Amino acid sequence: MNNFYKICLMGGTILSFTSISANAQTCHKNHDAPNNAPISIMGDHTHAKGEWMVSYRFNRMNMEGNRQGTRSISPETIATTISNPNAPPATMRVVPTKMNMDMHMFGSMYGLTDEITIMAMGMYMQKEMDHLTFSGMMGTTRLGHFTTRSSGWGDISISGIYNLYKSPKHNLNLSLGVSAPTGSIKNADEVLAPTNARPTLRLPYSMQLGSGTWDALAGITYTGHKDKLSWGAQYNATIRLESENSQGYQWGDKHIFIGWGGYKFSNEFSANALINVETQGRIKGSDTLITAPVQTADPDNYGGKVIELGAGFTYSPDILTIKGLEFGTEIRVPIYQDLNGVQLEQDMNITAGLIYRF
Ligand SMILES: [Cu+2]
Repeated sequence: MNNFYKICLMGGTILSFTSISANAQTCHKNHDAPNNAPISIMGDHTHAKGEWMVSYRFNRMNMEGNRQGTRSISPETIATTISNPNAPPATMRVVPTKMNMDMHMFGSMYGLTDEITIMAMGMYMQKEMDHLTFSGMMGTTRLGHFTTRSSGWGDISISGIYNLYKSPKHNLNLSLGVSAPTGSIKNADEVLAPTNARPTLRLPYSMQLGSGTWDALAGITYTGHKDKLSWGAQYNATIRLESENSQGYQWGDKHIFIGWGGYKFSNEFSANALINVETQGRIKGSDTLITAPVQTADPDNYGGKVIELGAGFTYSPDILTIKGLEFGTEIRVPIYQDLNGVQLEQDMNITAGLIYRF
């Protein structure tokens, strides 16, 4: 999607002396523009002055099985050997076995000038986590399973993207934004305790919907293309601007590097491959209401390094009336995970999206 628009942008810059409408027409004619970036990539491009883009992306992330550092660890081992610093000397008698997170991401972009584009993002999330409860304070007798759920709107972000450099083949953008703590961090649900009681408790950090802090978003993106080939690299950082949120903790800063390459098979269809490297720090501080004997209640069991490989395609239907429409899908699988403490491990990550420019 981006390279198509970079061509538009270049054409637009040349034509900006005439009029915006002439500019838009040129973009629409230029439909043999080069390839598109993977659908999950955001904030990599700018728009010409006065242009809009809206997007919807659906993302599902699956997690199953646990890991300590880089090695798998069984529920029985966790329940009998991993201690809970929040409730010594108890061990983690409740073990998460699986988590699904669905995100419905809504985005819009607007070209404020030919160099500066404003981007806003919001998302609706649905999370569910399956658990296994062991009976009593010790041993490996399984008491039962339960699932906790949370859903709602997450944090909303607004960013500015500035075009630092552009040439016919290369493009460099900087982005800077802020994420507002609009997502709830007080969700609760019923759990199955080792005593066989079923209390309703504040859910652990990973089941909450926002960071609770104002966060800075900073990124830099390079993209290039030649004939049917395209490529790009993006670095994004999420830096917490407050030392703790209203419940007394701060998520670790996050750093993401993505590199990708694409090949355009036709004017409508292109395929891409990517590598995603993500590191995040532990949670600092703690929410005093999150104290259950479960690994997700320990702030040290957050963050780590994950490397994923992905592949996908984008499709831009070549229909006169809906120029500017694009579909994309992408699948990612982790090839390396070194997680802090004990955590559920990442599995498959799927994105499908729809983008419309006008
Ligand atoms: Cu856009």
